[in-house]
Amino acid sequence: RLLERDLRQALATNQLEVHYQPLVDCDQVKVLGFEALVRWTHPERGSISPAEFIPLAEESGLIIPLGAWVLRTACTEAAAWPDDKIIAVNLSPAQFRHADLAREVLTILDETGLPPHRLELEITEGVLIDDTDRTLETLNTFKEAGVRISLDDFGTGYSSLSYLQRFPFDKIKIDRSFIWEMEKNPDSMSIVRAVIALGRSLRITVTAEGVETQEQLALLQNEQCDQAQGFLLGRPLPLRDVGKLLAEPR
Ligand code: G
Ligand code: G
Ligand code: MN
Ligand code: NA
Repeated sequence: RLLERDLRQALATNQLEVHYQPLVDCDQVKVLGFEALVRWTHPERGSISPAEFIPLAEESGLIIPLGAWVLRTACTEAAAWPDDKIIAVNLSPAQFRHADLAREVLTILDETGLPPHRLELEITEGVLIDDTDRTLETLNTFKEAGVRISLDDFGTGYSSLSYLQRFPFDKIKIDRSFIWEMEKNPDSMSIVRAVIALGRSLRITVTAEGVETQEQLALLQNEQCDQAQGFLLGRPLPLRDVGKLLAEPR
């Protein structure tokens, strides 16, 4: 298939790049760190969305070298930022099924010099359905090393509250669909409020995703949500713009 060959080529020839979306503290609207999001500029087709090529990478097995490349690049670049800024990296279920994930992550931390507490790994509920004993073992290895773990897209897919009990999450990221509906739909507002309360009582940080308006941010601040991400607070940025953002006085 054309795209698979192209993706293999992309990995080998520097067509991939990591962009960084700001993650902010809701209260002070201060940048706490960034989420790494991979970008592909195809020589003929131009920019291709990860929503298109990540599934292809998963099917073809290319997600293993691609995921390692993203992790290594993000850790290398983040190691040069001020040491209070965290870096969040998405891991796909296929990476979790790969036997060497834990060792690979620890090796990358070691080689890039990024302190483990500055790394946050984002996983989706899809990871948790698979092979729970081994998944738990992998997550515990991260935890023991000081790496933080967040549950991405919370509330979609096969959410189960028992996951919050069984796995050692440091953070829940509320899926953006709830944030977008919050103002118009009282049920969505109730769900957001309940997840914030749940996080507070379980001592798990709560992040709202997809914040696009000042009104949404105000509602979240009112509920004392911990952190937020979204186009209102910052779009994914190329590395050089992260440097500029971090250099701005505030
Ligand atoms: O950045 P954007 O909104 O276009 O991303 C679309 C999807 O691709 C999101 O679900 C996002 O989590 C996923 N994605 C982006 N970068 C990575 C990555 O490096 N690894 C994995 N597994 N998923 C990613
Ligand atoms: O699945 P995940 O949450 O990792 O997806 C992250 C993706 O969400 C990124 O690709 C980013 O481009 C996208 N994203 C982040 N903030 C917003 C937002 O405020 N609005 C929209 N439409 N997409 C967003
Ligand atoms: Mn994510
Ligand atoms: Na998400």
